[in-house]
Amino acid sequence: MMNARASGSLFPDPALKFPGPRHDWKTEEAEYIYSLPFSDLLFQAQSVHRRYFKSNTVQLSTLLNIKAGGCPEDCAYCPQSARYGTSVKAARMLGVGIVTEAAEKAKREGATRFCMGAAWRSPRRDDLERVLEMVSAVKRLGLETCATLGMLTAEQAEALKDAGLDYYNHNLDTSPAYYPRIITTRTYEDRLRTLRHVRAAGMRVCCGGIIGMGESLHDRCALLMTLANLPEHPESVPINLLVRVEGTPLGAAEIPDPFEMVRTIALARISMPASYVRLSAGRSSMSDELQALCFLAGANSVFYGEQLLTTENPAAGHDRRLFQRLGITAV
Ligand code: SAM
Ligand code: DTB
Ligand code: SF4
Repeated sequence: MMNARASGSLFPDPALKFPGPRHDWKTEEAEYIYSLPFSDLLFQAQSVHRRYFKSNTVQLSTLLNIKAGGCPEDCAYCPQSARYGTSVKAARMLGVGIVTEAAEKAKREGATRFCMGAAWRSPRRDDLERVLEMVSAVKRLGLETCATLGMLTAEQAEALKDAGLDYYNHNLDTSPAYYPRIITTRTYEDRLRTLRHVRAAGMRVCCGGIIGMGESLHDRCALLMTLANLPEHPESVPINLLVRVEGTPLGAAEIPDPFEMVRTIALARISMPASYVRLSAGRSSMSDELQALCFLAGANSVFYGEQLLTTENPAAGHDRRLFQRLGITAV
């Protein structure tokens, strides 16, 4: 790998000049960009950002866990896996009325998208029926709809699209090489297949990953290049900082240098210039200043509201004050 961080003299770089949406990224190229001197990287990311987006704006998505815990999968980061002794208890799926009320509240608070998550490997037929009702009800409120329910068949994806689902969230989580260290109960190819079904059904894709699971710089770049080299870039790219939950295998994982999170966001911005990059899980453990750097690096979306799925997120009021202090407005 070229050592851009050490050299400090490789800027400006022709590869970065007017990159446009490309799908032929090499991981070495990504590692070079990721490793630029911090200010050069942020300057490039912010320059790309301003060519594709209105500056100082942020998109707000609110999450609701419609089916908590008891999941058969073994994702090493996840408090909802039935395999780990965490404080999350398995619950039944919420009713359509409760979900609609939560969506109404999210809309009143200023969210534009409502994302329903379920701790499933994949949805069962009768469970999906109720999700379809939820999607239609949330859509009728005038919100964008998103769901994350695990693996989907082509038919399930079509049914969700027909019910009014705009986005499907299904993360690759990490690089192809590191993935087997994190999940053994489904493959990378399984995930890519679900993404293809989502696309084929005509929905938008929300797909990203997690930083802080012990992965290397190479893994972070390889994850982002897998996303950037998809036939179409995901419209939303959530970058999660691992929320370390006691009882999970990653409950005591080493916390990465915060600048690595900023660099990852900057690389996502540069490599997928027209995509919304979401500063996702992990904001509760970040300072306002670190979040501001993430926005400077090109993040233009957040999860908004007190709760992620099972863990906490900054209060809506705190976020509103932060946006005001930074001159950011919600879109
Ligand atoms: N069960 C479905 C699935 O895995 O596709 C949907 C819900 S799952 C919780 C959605 C995503 O949340 C995961 O792919 C992962 O990227 C993220 N996630 C889960 N636990 C996390 C944690 N502790 N910290 C950061 N991100 C997490
Ligand atoms: C995503 O990329 N992050 C969200 C959402 N998609 C579903 C989930 C974060 C979960 C954090 C841990 C928890 O609250 O359980
Ligand atoms: Fe289950 Fe999703 Fe958690 Fe994996 S990330 S254990 S599939 S809820």
